[in-house]
Amino acid sequence: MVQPRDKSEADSLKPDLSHLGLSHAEPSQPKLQLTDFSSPSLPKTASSDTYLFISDLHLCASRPHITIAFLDFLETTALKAKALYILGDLFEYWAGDDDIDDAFHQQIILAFKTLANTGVQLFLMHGNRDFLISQRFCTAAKITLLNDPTLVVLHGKKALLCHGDDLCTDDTAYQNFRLQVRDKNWQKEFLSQSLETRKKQIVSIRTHSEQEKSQKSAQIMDVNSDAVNALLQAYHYPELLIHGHTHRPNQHQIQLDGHDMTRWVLGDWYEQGSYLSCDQYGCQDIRL
Ligand SMILES: [Mn+2]
Repeated sequence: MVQPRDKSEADSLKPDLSHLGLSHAEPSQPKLQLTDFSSPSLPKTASSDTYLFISDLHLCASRPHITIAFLDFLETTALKAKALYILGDLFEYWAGDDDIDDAFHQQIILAFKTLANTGVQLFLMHGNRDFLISQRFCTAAKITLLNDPTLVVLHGKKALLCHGDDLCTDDTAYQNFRLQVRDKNWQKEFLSQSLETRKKQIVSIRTHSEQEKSQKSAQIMDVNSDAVNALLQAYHYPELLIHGHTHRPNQHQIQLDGHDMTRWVLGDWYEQGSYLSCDQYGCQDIRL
């Protein structure tokens, strides 16, 4: 059992996120997020040197076995880690932060808050299902929201984190949809409707998208290698690229412009949980 660390220590472990501003809008001048946890000046009492990465959990009340597996993961594996990064699609869908009072959501929020209170740092990136998660949820769950993409340093190695949907450029219909729903004005208008109306709309959008997906080829729904290469170039060849979204867990070696890089694809949690665990010796994908 890991004892909760005192508050001041937990605060001192928080990275300075004030310079977060990485986006595709300014790829020529990427800023490095100040998340170099390998700095020797950090307290030695951190329970572990391990960073965990998960994505595509698609949590919802109708898949209780996955919720149980996830809560167990938080209480055991994640409890021993230094930080947990959730790279999008934590929830099957998110209709807006006014839905945090829902009993199912409260259960997840409580689990995150409990974990964060032990000193484990929690980070969340939007996926294509839960991009409406906002500050109210993050404050309640004690999670820091990250931009997509975000560059971090893990044990001296640069790792670029993203959800991955942005890289599926062959799927032009999806990219057009993405542009629409990520537009601030669209979101403002959508959120101005009642929670009930929004949920109904999401169900209808999802039904439509599932129908479309069944007619798309597997290749169209995977990442486009030119898009991957362009991203790696824009961020000055980070040693690691970690993303989810495609539900094709794998490790890909990339050689580009004389640089060796590894692209890790995280698995989804539809049938079984899985995570990527990175420490000073490297990364390992583990299935629960
Ligand atoms: Mn996704």
